[in-house]
Amino acid sequence: MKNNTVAAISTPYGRGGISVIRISGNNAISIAEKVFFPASGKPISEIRSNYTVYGKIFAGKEKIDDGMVTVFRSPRSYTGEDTVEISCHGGILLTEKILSAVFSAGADPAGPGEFTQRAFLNGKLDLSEAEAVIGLIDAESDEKIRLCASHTSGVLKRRTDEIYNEITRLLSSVYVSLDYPEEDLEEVKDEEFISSLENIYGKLCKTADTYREGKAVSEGIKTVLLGKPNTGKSSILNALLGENRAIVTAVPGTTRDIIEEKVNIGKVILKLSDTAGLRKSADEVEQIGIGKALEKANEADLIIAVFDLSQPADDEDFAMIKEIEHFVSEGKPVIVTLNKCENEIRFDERILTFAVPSVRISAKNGEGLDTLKKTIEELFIKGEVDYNTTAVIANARQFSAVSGAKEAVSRAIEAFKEGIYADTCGIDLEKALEMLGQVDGRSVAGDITDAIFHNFCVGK
Ligand SMILES: Nc1nc2c(ncn2[C@@H]2O[C@H](COP(=O)(O)OP(=O)(O)OP(=O)(O)O)[C@@H](O)[C@H]2O)c(=O)[nH]1
Ligand SMILES: [Mg+2]
Repeated sequence: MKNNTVAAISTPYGRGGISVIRISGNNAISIAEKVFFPASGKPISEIRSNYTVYGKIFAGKEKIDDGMVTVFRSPRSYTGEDTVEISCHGGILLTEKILSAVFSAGADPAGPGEFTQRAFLNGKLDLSEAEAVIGLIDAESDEKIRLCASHTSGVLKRRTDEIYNEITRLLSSVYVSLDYPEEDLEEVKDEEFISSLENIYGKLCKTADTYREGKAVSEGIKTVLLGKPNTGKSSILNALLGENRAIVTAVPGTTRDIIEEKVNIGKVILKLSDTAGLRKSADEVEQIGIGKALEKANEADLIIAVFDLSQPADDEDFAMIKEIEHFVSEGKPVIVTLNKCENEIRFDERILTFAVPSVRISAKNGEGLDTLKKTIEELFIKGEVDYNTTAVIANARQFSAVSGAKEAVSRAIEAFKEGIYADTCGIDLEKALEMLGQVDGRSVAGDITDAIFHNFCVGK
């Protein structure tokens, strides 16, 4: 819990119709009373909770603006603390002067995300809900808004709570059998126990699997355009973006450094990297670029492998095929893109034997581009999901927590089958609870939550 009262400008920095200054903490009302004077003459301390009134705003002895004040009394506020919001005219200097007056009246500056962090500490939000708030603020797609909105209403917390309670029930039966081995009163039957564990494991697997979609919608898929020089990688990046972002020329080896752009493909966010064409090169700069391209491909969630249909395959194509075979064997998603399809076809597609989706396109005239987009979307989004009823994991932190719980339950199942039920199984289930408790933040250390909230903007 935090004892001081903090304040910050909650609207974006800049000129606008109005600005909002938020004050939260035990002294929020008394601090606001030194700056804001309701026109009715009634002091702020007598304004009803969740009511807004008109009045004058002072910086020291000087009246500098008119505005509105809204009072939210603890616990019925965003932070759970007494909160006052002053709405003033949206001038940059004006808003800063009012904020300074609020500081002079006794408030401390709020850190990034501090209001939301206080809401978390006061039990108004769990960690997954708080992360969804920042997701809503950052959302650049309709689908991400939908996903984050479902999380702010606690869909993931409800799902993990349900599994958490089931594990707790099993754990208590383990402890009962440890404490009173001779009595089998509360002890569940072996078959019942193992089937409950397997059921929990199934639910955790199902929840963990949703991250494939959640990542695509919320965080973005790291995607690399990979191919030999001149196949049209930069042209494809430009076509997907709908703008001439990367330099395109007929000279092989045009792209040297990595070019990164975000693009929405239907419901999926792609973090797209255009790279230097792969070939043996004596040019030092180009070599470095090729090294970076392969490094990017190693880290990628998806590789778009580009071939040129208008030329017969050469050694560079075969070298590229070797690279792709390696990625496919590692289980990395790959889409083969056969570019320049509007030309006479001189490339023999039969040399491409990997079992991955393949799309013919022309970056020049746009042919096949929609099919490529659809193929990308279908790789990550399997049908319509109602986020309000299906809990979809939205970030790597939540995924790692659920995966950790899944692994711990799997170990518990093994231990049980090997007959080391009482000791090991209990430890594994404790671990599963600890991991699952990281989703809503109940078992996350303070310095980690500090780091999470630090990524928020000031004023939220
Ligand atoms: N006919 C035809 N030409 C294309 C198509 N896409 C790209 N090109 C041409 O192919 C040449 C190479 O295109 P880029 O997009 O620069 O190829 P790249 O793979 O990025 O090449 P590097 O950066 O050198 O590796 C340019 O002259 C493009 O105009 C296409 O669909 N059809
Ligand atoms: Mg290029």
